[in-house]
Amino acid sequence: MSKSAVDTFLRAADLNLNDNIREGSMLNFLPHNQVVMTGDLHGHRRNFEKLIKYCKLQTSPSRHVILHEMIHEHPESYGAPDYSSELLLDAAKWKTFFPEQVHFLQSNHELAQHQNHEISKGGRLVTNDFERGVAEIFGSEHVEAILDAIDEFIASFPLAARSPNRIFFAHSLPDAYRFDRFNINCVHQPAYELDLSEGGAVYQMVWGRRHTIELLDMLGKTYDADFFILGHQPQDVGYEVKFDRIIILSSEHNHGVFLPINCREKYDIEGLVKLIRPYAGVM
Ligand SMILES: [Mn+2]
Repeated sequence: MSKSAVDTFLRAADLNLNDNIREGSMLNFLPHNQVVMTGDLHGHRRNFEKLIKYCKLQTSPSRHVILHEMIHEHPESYGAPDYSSELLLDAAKWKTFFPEQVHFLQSNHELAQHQNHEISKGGRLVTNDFERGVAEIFGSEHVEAILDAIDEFIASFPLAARSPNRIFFAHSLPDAYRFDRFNINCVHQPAYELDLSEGGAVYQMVWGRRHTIELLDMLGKTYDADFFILGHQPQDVGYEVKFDRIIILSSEHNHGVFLPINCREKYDIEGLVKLIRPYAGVM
């Protein structure tokens, strides 16, 4: 199991780096594509299974799906290990089955795991709980090999995606109040040139929370986008609309949602909101 898991993560990493719609660290969708954008999954197994069911990638070759923030689940109880490495492995497998249709975007929890940057959530050190889960699932003698393969997988993620009808997809956007230190061109850099360190451009992009209309105007001009579909900020009811330009999605609980868009259609914000679907509605 551990040998094939390592192979799967490395193979998926290679496919991410050689994605044919990737330029630098940006994915550029084509007009005939449909894109299914998700919110943070945080190991939510049932929503992931519903997503696979909805996407039917084998019979929908122009449908693409974006996953981000897959790891660091909400464990059953305090101190319980985190088994989201299993979902991460299944997502990597999905990529190897449908290399042209499954995509990942960099997120702060994956980045933290990669950088051994401790994040605490409700008093837990989630990176440690994740490593304990890896040990339980794959065996403690394989922890190092699995974590190395996961690191390589995470480092291969692009930062953002955009569609020809001016929609931008990312885990989050840099903080408006620290924007002067942000490298706006990081999305155009290849993976091996990206600064993944704490406080670097990628870190700023995936951790940012405070956005302003001025920031959106500027990013929109630079990235050719009118709308921004993001995750990162938890949404109890599934989603939130901000400034009539941002839609934040959550996929980590039973009220989770996803958003399928057609890349050829012209949308306004109401039109996009109408397309939001609950995982609970996928039968
Ligand atoms: Mn996040």
